[in-house]
Amino acid sequence: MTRRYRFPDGFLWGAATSAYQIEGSPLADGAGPSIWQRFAHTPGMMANGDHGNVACDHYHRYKDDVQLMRALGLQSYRFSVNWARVLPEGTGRVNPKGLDFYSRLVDELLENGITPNATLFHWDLPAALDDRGGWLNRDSAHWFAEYAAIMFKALDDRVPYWSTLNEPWVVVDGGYLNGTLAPGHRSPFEAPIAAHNLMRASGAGIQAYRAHGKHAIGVVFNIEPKYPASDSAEDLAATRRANAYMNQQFADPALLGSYPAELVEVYGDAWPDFPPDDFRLTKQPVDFVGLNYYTRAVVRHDANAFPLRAAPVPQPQHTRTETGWEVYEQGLVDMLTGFRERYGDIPLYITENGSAFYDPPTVEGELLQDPLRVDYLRKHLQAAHRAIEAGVDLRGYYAWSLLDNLEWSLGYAKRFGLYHVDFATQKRTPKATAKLYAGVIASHGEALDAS
Ligand code: GBH
Repeated sequence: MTRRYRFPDGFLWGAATSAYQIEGSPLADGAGPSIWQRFAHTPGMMANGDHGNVACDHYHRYKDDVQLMRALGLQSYRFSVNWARVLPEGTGRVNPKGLDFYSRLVDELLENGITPNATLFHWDLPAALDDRGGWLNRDSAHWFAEYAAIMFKALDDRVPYWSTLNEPWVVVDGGYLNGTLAPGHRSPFEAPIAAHNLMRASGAGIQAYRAHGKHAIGVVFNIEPKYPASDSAEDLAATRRANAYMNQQFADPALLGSYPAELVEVYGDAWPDFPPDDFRLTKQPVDFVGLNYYTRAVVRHDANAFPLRAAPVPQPQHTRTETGWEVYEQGLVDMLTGFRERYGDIPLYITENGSAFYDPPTVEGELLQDPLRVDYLRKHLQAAHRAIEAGVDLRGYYAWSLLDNLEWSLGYAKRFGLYHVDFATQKRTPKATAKLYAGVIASHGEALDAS
């Protein structure tokens, strides 16, 4: 008997992007610089010397890009707001032209029947706030709440889905522990403080929403299920540390109001004492949680790996993407069922899922053939359906990404798009993955049955 993949009525189909990765014109119309603008222009930090000055030129081409969404049949579009367009100094003075860009984008989406889903912080902190200590400054929670309230007052009449933060783990791990992402710090002392203030900020943003918004707000985490390489006590403990560090460090204070005990083992002497009252701020009721899924990790003990004392074990039996990540669709099911087990029955969205593979050159008038990405999307959508059948309250799915874009410090060479972008001409070309996705949306998932 062939398996049936019809998704529940009302399941929301979307695609996602983020501001610095697609907009370009980062300083246009009075915008202030962000830490990504700075980082991308710091010699040696970006692959190939790439930066976001033009990116997909979405700042000027957003109307055309909304038509690409329409061609896919998207019901929702998840984008992020560049804080420094709205508040060039991060706090205080509002830049009306910056706010207006997002207002026009939202209007264009609504006119085309596409529901906006806005993320307030997708890594591009205003540089002026970094100069005041960034996420290491406890005031960052107030800065964020001020910005959030401005956005809610301006757009909540038209934007029904909001998220405070995208993937705070990446900000902390890349930006404060390993120095590979903006703002490029490397300190085990700073990392837990930045993490804590990010979650205080998220909580303060949710509080602001209760005062100024009337739809739904949540927060977006990246989750990679961790599986032990063996059942030795050492590997099991390493797996628990890796899981606490990536998958619980942010969700626990937000949803349980505490930190997992393993973080003390991870950070050792660098683990600070946090004021117990802070957890009343971090733990705010959310309307949903967004989970981003790309891959999993098999973990073994490694005394030399700092600070986790845990290392990933490559799995050569599975395909790896161009970013080196193992293709493992069962991890998406395990993420969703595991999340429900730990945190209860919260409405969940997959707010990102996708893959980078080398694409062949485009041919005028033809679909770009990207069989590995097609295979990835199909398997992960089928996995999402299995999770729903297992009882997970999964409400929607957003493909990462609508367009090839700036893959942060990896530059433009890593392509995650449903649409190929020729960055020299800005020409967009649909990939076979876009065609599969459009068929899935139009058939409520039934296009997955045959495969
Ligand atoms: C997301 O982050 C971002 O939200 C988005 O902006 C970005 O463009 C997109 O995904 C693609 O990267 O090397 O095997 O140990 C991704 C979060 C965290 C996923 C680190 C992969 C490492 C896997 N990533 N993880 S591995």
